[in-house]
Amino acid sequence: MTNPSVWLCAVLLGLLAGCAPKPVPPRFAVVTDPADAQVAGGRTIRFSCNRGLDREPVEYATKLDSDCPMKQVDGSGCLATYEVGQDCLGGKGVYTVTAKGKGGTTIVSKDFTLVRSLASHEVLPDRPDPLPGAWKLMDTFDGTVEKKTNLWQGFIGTWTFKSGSCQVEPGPEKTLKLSYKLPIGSSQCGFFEYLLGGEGKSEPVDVSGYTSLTFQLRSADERQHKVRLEVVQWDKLAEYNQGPVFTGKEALVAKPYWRRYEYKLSELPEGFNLKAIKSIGLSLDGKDGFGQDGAVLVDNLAFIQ
Ligand SMILES: [Ca+2]
Repeated sequence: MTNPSVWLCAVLLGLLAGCAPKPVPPRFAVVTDPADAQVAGGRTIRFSCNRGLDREPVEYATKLDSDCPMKQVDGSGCLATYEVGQDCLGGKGVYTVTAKGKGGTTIVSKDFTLVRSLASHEVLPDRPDPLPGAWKLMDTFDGTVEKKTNLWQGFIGTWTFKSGSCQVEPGPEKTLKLSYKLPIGSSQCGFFEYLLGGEGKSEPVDVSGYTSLTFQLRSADERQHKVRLEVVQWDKLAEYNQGPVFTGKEALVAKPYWRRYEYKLSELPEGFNLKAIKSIGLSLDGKDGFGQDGAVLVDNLAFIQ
């Protein structure tokens, strides 16, 4: 005769086996840093997998296809950081993750955009005085920072990313003082000026009639700081009309004396629509190095005819 407790155990075990969840293929999303999956030459893009509450062990294989040379700088499992070659002329890429778990295999791909960097800049003799008549001054920073509005009636603002912080205030001798803090390597921040329009209400401006863009820059202290020019395309359909961001190919080194930079508009990337520009700005990136905080001075942001 069967022992009733043995019989009960057998039934319970049978029930438990029946109720135990069947393993399912891994579920995850591939996320990027920067979050908009746009990266320019000389910059890095980081991929990772967001698995939510799914904690089943998974084996990853990853693959990267890209229109530009990209060098892997770190990574393991699903994680990977790639640096885009300096001379990237723009294009597309895709990062594919194959994750193998007990319940099967899942393949997820993430597309990203390679942004063609702005052309190299020229460094020219500093502060011309008087300013040449062919300059169409967008900002002289003479009373504009207080009003957060430049000479073209465009809003002046700041942005931050990953704990970075940037602040603008009137600098000495009618300049803009841009102070920054970048507590971690991936921190970024910057300042920008719309070409036209109040906060959140930018309007597209046609600059195709000009030949160059210029501004002056110096360190606000005795140290050097690295900044990059950023030009943003106006996009009718994008959120806040924020189109693609074009970043300077090389970081500019702000030294403790004035220098003037000039970018030729004809050398801006192919597909860059000079008839609809949203904003011009300067950004700071923890990855560029040179310390975690400081300040630079900016003056005479202008288009040249
Ligand atoms: Ca000034």
